[in-house]
Amino acid sequence: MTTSIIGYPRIGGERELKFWTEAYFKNKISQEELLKNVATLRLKNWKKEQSSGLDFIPSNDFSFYDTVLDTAVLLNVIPKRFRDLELDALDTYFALAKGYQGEAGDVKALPMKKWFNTNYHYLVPEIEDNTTFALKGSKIIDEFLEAKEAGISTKPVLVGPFTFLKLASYETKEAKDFANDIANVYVKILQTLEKNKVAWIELDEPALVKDLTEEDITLFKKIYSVILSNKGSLKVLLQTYFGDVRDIYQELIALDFDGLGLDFIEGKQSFDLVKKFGFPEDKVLFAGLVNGKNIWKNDYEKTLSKVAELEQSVSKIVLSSSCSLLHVPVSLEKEDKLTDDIKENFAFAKEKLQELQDLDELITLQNPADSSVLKDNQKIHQNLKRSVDEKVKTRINALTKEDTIRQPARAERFKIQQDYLKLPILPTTTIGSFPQTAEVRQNRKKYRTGEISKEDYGAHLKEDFQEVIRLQENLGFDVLVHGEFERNDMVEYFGENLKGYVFTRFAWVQSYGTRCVKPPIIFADVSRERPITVETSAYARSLTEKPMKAMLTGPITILNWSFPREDIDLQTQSTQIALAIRDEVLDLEAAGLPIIQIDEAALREKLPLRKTDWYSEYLEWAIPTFRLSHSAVKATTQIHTHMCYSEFEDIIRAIDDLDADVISFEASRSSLEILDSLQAEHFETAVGPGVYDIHSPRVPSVEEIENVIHRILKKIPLEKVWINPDCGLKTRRNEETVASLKNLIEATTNVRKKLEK
Ligand code: THG
Ligand code: ZN
Repeated sequence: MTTSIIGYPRIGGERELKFWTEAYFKNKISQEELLKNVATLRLKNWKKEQSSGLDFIPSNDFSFYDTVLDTAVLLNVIPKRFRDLELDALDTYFALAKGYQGEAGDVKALPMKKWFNTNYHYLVPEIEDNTTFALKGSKIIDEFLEAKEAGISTKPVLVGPFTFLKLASYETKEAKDFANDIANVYVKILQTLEKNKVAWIELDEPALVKDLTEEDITLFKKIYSVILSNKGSLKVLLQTYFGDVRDIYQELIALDFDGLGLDFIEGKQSFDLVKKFGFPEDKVLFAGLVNGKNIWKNDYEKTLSKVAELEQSVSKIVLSSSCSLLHVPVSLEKEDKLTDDIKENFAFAKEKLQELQDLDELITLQNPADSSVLKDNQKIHQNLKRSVDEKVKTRINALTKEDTIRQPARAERFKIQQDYLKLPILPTTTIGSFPQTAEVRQNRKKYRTGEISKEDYGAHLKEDFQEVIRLQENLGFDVLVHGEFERNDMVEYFGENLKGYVFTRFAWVQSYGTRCVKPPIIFADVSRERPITVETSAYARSLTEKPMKAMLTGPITILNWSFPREDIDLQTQSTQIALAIRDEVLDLEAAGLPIIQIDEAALREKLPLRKTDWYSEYLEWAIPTFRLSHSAVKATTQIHTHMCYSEFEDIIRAIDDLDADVISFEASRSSLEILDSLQAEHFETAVGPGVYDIHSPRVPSVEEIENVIHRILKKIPLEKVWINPDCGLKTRRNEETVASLKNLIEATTNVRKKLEK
């Protein structure tokens, strides 16, 4: 048997790519230096893959920012505003990714969206009516030749044309208007690859695992009939992942692909499809059996039996990862703080290469049961029988529906809280975090490495809290926050403070561009051993007469941004976290915090890719789990929540069902649409639709913000409206933050005056 992966993490074991790229942005290194550096990184990865015995080594899985953006550039899908800047190729690329403000002009970046059900973001290609598809870039061929030069023959990987068109945004035309154009460019790409003696090309079509309409299937077939009839001697692998292809499987096996890649980890019906409809003898099945998304060691015995099962219907199998390894950290090697009995259960990207090799060898053995490789693997899985936390178990078993219902009802709480909090109309607040300046990070780092004592660290933090509270008071905010200077990441921080979690030192995963996150790992039953945020929040509260809002991350987001266990279901894990958060909420209330915000930034993220599964597989438990975290507070305590990404028109009922008192969300880009749906659906929760975009360093003018507020007031009843930025401020600098917040307050004051007249 042979082995394949769909992609390898490109950020580098030490996040080299991030640091080099950011140095280039700051003009600290030249373009030549940057290009030279990344070539060494690519070579290192290829060598690693080669020495691990991997048969299908991917190329073109490297990217400076995002592979969808790479594909857009390759296909000449570059909106006019970027072409007009007349920058060189690499700087045009970065302008598309990050926007550009300088001598050549002032343009906004392409929008960013979540990549299917992951925490990775891609850039949304903008297809203008007069976009001419053409083969422009040469990255895919350059990187193939670069590897070849080093004696490594690779399988170039490219986002497929169907997925590309499905993910793009349009002016007045639509995907099908570009079907022929895009097909013709892919033919050119394939021909160029063939000329250069490429054996296999992988075209990634994850969009096939979503619900497909008849039109989608027609579009897909139209594009691929052109491509496949011109592929010559080049072999084409159609790769899918993140689910199964139930809507198009029969068509796929009938088309002239040489290989078909299916996900047997997340694809619930993948096995059944192969069994029921068979698999053509002349095609190769790339069987995604090693999980590319989670970090648990593969269970060899189980995988071998799955391979045996597939062999009954399939003659040619390549063992593969279920998706790109981009979604897991690079390597376990440097995790010297984890004990062996914990570490032996994990496999990051590098270790997954070893797993593929092990499995490959085991498959060829007559008696794999005798192999020490298999025995060692079995032992690890047997040893992992985690002890059950009886206290947690008893608590969960005792839960009833009543525990997820807050009393009194929201409409009644609304009046009680108005009397209690006595806030003005259009109350102003922020989402919670303030700029994490170099100084703030330094302080945390020095404490972590033991350079300063706990006392010094705490004293420094107290100064930061005092300063940010004074700032908010001077600006004139109504509801204050403490700034979250003690937190690295809103999920990692809670992971580090909850029992049952394991956290790593270097296990970075790319989130977008040069930005990474370090997801904590749920290892055992989760519980709270001691209060986490109470001391900090109570201290902040003591510094002001104004209402202080305490900040927590919600159970669904903590779960979705962690690596979860696979031996118990997600609902149980999030319920455990919800109970921990519930304890924290009650302690904050007892400590005198009148308002508590429980962020659910990632609620949408794990929404099943098929709409039919939304409630039955997810929302049905996710909503009550969130409610469990706050349902025990007094009527006077106001519960806020926050969501990033305003794409929730289609789950508005679910969001209202969270039964928060107030929600703030990112709306500055598409506010009108979302406000319309809120109005149409009689949204009950009070709302703070962010009045400016914090993802850009741009300072919004007073007038601009006033206009946004007036637009909001046309759709939402005055007494339900809050005024806030659209997300946390931690990635921004102090200067632009203060200037923007000042304008936010001035705009609010102006609107209040107008309303009083
Ligand atoms: N936390 C986690 N996941 C997330 C977000 C988050 N996913 C979606 C969204 N927010 C992604 N946004 C960011 C924003 C900033 C950073 C990462 C993801 C970031 N990272 C630092 C970096 O790469 O330099 C490292 C983090 C640190 O210094 O602690 O700035 O908020 N889990
Ligand atoms: Zn946000």
